[in-house]
Amino acid sequence: MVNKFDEQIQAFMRKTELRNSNEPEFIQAVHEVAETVIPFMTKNKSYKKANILERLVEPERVVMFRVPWFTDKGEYMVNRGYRVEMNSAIGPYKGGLRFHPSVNLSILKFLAFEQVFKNSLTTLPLGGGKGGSDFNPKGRSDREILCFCQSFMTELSRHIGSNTDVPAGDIGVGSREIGYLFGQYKRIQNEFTGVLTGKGLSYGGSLIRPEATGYGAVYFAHQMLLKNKMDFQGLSVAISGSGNVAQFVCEKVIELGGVPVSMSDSSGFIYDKNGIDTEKLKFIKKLKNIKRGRIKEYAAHYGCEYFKDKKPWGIKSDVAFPCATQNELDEESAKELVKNGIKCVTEGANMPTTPQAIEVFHKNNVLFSPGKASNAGGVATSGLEMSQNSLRISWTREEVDSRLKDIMIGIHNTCVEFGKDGKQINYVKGANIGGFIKVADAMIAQGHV
Ligand code: NDP
Ligand code: 2IT
Repeated sequence: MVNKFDEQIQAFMRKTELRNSNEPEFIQAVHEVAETVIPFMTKNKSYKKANILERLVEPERVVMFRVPWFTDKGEYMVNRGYRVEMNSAIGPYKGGLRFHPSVNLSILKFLAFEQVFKNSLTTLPLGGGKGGSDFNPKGRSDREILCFCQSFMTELSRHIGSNTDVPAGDIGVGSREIGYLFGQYKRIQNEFTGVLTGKGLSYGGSLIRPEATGYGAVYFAHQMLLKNKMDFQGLSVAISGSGNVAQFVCEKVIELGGVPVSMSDSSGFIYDKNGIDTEKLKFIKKLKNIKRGRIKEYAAHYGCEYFKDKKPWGIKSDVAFPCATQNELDEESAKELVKNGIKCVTEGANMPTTPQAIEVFHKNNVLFSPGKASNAGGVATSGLEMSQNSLRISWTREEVDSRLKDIMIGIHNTCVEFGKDGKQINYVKGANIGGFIKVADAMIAQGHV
């Protein structure tokens, strides 16, 4: 994007890069926000005067710690644990924990930074944070996972609390891990409290939280399609990933009459031309959540194509949901999707689309929504779980789902309000400015903290 604010944006980025060297993912996330928020701040002098953006890119606190644990064979292992407490202007720090060997400070700072804007967009009182570890859960036994989670929480418990910082799941952290983490927190603090979200239903979890990120992303995409006089009926849908977010995107797409044709994991993707239906999705859920197997087993079972080490962006589809990880959809993939007639790309993952790929979508008038808007349903429903925990009541499935839908429609409206770009809606701009205002106003009101 070339605009008259280029010089200001570049100056800001130079300073940010100097202070955060060797953090490419964080710089990427900040750059995307700076491109849209700096022009906005220029027209709104109070933000510029308060130097709000420079404050926003500085985490309020970063905790890094040693996580010692044992394998079943009695080997002594050690990993690194983190919690990035980015911004608490509008509520307690809130955001997931990621267990993946790639985890480092750059990745967690980018995720925590995105989370600040995302949480603001939900309209709920949630600040932004993110944490995790470079621990690799793949191939680990249940007992090893328990041992790791207990050690991780032994240190993390000093830094979190239901009014301070409320973690949840992310890549490699699902309901099993949240259960183990919660159990250890409760032992240490002697307190049964809503300190984590994504909990099991028997101990304070919310209905619809497991489904929420995926369902929310489809609700958001539906709004984008409706605004352009389309809906999911008969559309073919490419999904990457086969974890929590991907599974429930798939489920809701089927419900709305769309035809999911792909899912993936880090080893490759399956292409099922006949469509993944409810029965086949049940197989995937069992394969991934219980057997903890690989997606290629789906291809063997249903006799469809499997592409090893490839991503599903070369296949023909009308709508794409990248739901695996950051930077999984690059410029070349975006061009392939455009060539094959893609109409809408909705991010289920955090920052899965590279800046160059976003530009390809914008240039070709493809509807594109950034994760901080379209995957906000997960954290929004975490916010609803916190409310239920505080009230000590549980809402019905219908109640939570209807609140989730309203929140996603609200976020879509915010993006439309702030994202106007000629006749088009630039959802990146809309989400950044829409998320920025509430946080910036709160920081100024609290004395620029
Ligand atoms: P899961 O761990 O349940 O699933 C992750 C999926 O993505 C798996 O299929 C995994 O494959 C694949 N994947 C992970 N890392 C890579 C990689 N480096 N390269 C290729 N594939 C990869 O995680 P979630 O579904 O919860 O999270 C997916 C995305 O959605 C993440 O970006 C996360 O930050 C984001 N998100 C999650 C929310 C939630 O509530 N869970 C909320 C909002 C966003 P494999 O099993 O082979 O590793
Ligand atoms: O990226 C995200 O929004 C999440 N992983 C969910 C965070 C949460 O607190 O539910």
